[in-house]
Amino acid sequence: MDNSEINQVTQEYGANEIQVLEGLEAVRKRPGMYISSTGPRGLHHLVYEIVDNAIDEALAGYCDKIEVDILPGEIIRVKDNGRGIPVGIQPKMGIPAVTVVFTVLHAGGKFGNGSYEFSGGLHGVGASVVNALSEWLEVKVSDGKNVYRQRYERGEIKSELEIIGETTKKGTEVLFKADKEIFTETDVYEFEVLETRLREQAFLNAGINIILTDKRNQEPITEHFCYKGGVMSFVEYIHKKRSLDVIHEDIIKFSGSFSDEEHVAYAEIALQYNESYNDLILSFANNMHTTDGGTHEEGFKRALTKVMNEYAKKFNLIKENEKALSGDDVREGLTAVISVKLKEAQFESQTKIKLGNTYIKYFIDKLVSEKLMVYLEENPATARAIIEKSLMASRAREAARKARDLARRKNAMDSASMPGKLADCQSKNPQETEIFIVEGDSAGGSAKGGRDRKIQAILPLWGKMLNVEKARLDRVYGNDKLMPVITALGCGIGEDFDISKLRYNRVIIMADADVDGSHIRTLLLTFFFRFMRPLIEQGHIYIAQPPLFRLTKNKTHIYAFSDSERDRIIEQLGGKCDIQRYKGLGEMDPEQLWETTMNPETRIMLKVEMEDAIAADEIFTILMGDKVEPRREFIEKNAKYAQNLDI
Ligand code: TSJ
Repeated sequence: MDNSEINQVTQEYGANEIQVLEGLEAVRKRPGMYISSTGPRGLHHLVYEIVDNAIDEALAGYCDKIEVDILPGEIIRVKDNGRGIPVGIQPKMGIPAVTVVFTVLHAGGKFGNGSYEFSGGLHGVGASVVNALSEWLEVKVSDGKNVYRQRYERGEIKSELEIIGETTKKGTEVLFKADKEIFTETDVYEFEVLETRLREQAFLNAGINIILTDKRNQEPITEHFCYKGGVMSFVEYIHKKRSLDVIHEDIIKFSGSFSDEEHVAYAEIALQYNESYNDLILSFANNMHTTDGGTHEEGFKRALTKVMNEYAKKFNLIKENEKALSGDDVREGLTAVISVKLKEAQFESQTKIKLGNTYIKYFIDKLVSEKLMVYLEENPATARAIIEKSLMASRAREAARKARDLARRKNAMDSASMPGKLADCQSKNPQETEIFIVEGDSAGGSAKGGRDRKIQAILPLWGKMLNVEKARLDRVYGNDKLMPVITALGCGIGEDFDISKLRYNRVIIMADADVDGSHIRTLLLTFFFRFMRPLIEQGHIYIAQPPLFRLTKNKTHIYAFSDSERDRIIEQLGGKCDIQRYKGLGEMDPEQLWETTMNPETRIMLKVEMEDAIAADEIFTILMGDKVEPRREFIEKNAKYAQNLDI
């Protein structure tokens, strides 16, 4: 490397921009501090960390194509056509900048201001983290002249940066294999999981090409994502995928930027209304999904409510003496995508992905207020369709209040206000109690017999399934399947929800491992997601895991929870043994149910995460919606894993 190259790198990359914080041993010692988990989710995060770096290069304007390959042997390859990570000597460390990127924690251009205007969130600095957690990692950099290569093993340099060939191209390529010593499983990359995340990134960075290829099998599978329409394409895609009919053709879009002495921000917002009663607002800050919303969402919601009311008043769509539209009213049937890019994004914490920069609220409020009013005035047919829908929502909400009051009065007149079938626990201390929601009377019987009656309550479910998709709140109040759940939990739904009134710390769904069981799980999860969302967010919802088999040899019983576990146990027992397959919970006697599924000391339970509930909600929409075609398509496409999906 000659001096001019070194100078170029030092000037543009800047030694001061690289901060040395910690060694990579720390990452291997406590991986949980740096990635979400050492399970399948963490494994996928490795891929996102690398891809994020390439996307930053695209954001800086130097790259428009990113290829991601899942290769045989649990290897991932990510390749871009950017400038290539600088290979010149980084003066402070005395080693090539690319080596610094992979071997020094928190090193990277992101901490400077340079070309990385809009990055520097929580993500994307993780090349060294991925390196530390990989059995091996190789980087190849093409700078238009040479191809450079370096290899690392578990974060340590295995070969010096060397020139391995000549090229006229530019770009960066990273290959890695996650470390079995760190991850519980390294062979569980899921095409659909990567596909969802990469598609999302393609929506958020309009025009960028992302190509995902699964080369693990004979026939490779490829998906190419490139959306010229950006966030508008995102909204269009959501409506198509969920087969929701829209109430106006055009997708409404705003974008704008904001700057003063201290701040620089840019926002893009797209929205459209559909015929459903639900809303979906997806918000992002610096390409990161802000699952808990934050100031950008707040600003958007405030402006939307304000403008809709102003417009409705101005054109006499609501009368002077009529109630104003509420936020919930104007969001009914809304799908919106909000993407902001800003310098120095603040998030509330590592786990709460919620944007905190207060000025963003005023920026988005102003942007939407100004542009939405103009849009509505220029598109009166669309405006009318939306306002009419909001008015219907408002009336339905009023009807729901009446239905709720009626339900309350009826309840108050009952001798005991709890549902008749509830077998309550003795303890009245919600800190220590749990409730099992069980489908079917025979299973309910076993559960009542087997429980620890001090802290465990049982609620058997009966009655007909409600199609929540087509029901507003007013119908839920009258539903004989869901009302007992609402009453037993005690915390109300929707606007009335009050978590401090929750009567049990853990709400456990216990259903058979068959299609009907899966139905009831999906229904309940969708119901909790739509009407008692904080229960999921705050980790109160669980799914019981009853065994599928009982293996008996010489009078000892071993339970198996999956086919593969059954096979493993049979092998351990040396072949022959008696196998009982449980077709339903009702087949287990109370002692067996207690021992395998209910005993807090020994049971396995799945804690429901928001992602599970979102998936349930999606499935519910598709399975219960009234269009046959998408449902058939969905079932065919997912037949393979719909069985094990087991949400
Ligand atoms: F970091 C990484 F290994 F994860 C990674 C980085 C992985 C992949 C697939 C791509 C990249 C990457 C980094 N692509 N492009 C870049 N660009 C730079 O690192 C770069 C290039 C030039 C300059 C400059 O100022 O001249 C600055 C930077 C940060």
